[in-house]
Amino acid sequence: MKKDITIIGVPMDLGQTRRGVDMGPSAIRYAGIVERLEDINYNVQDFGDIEIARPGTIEETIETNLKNLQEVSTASEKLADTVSNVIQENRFPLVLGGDHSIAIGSLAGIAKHYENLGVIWYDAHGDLNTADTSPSGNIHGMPLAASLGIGHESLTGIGGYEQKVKPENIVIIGARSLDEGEKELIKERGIKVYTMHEIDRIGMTRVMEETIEYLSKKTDGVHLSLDLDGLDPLDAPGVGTPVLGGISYRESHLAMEMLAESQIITSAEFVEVNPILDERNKTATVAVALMGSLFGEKLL
Ligand code: NNH
Ligand code: MN
Ligand code: MN
Ligand code: MN
Repeated sequence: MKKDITIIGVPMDLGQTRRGVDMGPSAIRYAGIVERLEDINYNVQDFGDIEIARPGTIEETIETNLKNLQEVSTASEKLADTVSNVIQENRFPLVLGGDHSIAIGSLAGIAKHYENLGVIWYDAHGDLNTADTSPSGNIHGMPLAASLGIGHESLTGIGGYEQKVKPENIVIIGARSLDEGEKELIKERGIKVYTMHEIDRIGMTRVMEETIEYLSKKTDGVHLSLDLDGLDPLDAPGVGTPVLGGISYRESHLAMEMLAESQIITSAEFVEVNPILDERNKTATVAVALMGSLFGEKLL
């Protein structure tokens, strides 16, 4: 893992409809992310936050059922540029959300630096919807599709190119709420998915061993996109769309520790922390603990 990390906050809440997730980056900073990483000898720079327009402030010129499309698209371009500059400076980009729509910008900025970027999508959801399949019109349910080049051109075209990641370079972990269109896309494109069923059945150790083996063979970098709703709501209650029966805090720790050991992760984002829905900043605290493990914090 690179020894220089740049933290980028993205106070985005326009990809969904529950207010408060824009405060995620503050909550994570408040839970001590900078100190935590400095304690394990990283050089940490905090870029601050990407500016997000208030809803309705950018004139909608496109006819669409996607909510806040122009605002999300504009913010995604800014984030893509920022993340790309961080990689150019040979630093590790650590992006803090904000809702998961920000992954469109992160991946647009990251993927151009790799031939074959791998993506680990740690989430209760597939985020593989498009305007046609989305039950909600919420863009936070679409970033993985957009990054495959599927969906509205204002989302797929961020960074000036279409496909950020190939379907065979994606591993989804923790899925337990997939919409019909998402299930079809997963089968059609052959995306690797470990649902909660496989996690229960073979255990997180094997899930991570297989994931690391699968990705390290064919990729030259791996982005971790961790949606806190991948965890069980008992461990991470501060999220907008909690789904029962998720990955435990301990399993998540193990997953992060195995990723640290494997040294395959080259960029990461932690998203969907909503302090308004949280219990005493528990979810941000969990996020910080997981980042500690991801970056190699040891118990002994
Ligand atoms: N699949 C639903 C939708 O597209 C919910 C997505 N919600 C998420 N995704 N939090 O991670 O609207
Ligand atoms: Mn998500
Ligand atoms: Mn989710
Ligand atoms: Mn640990």
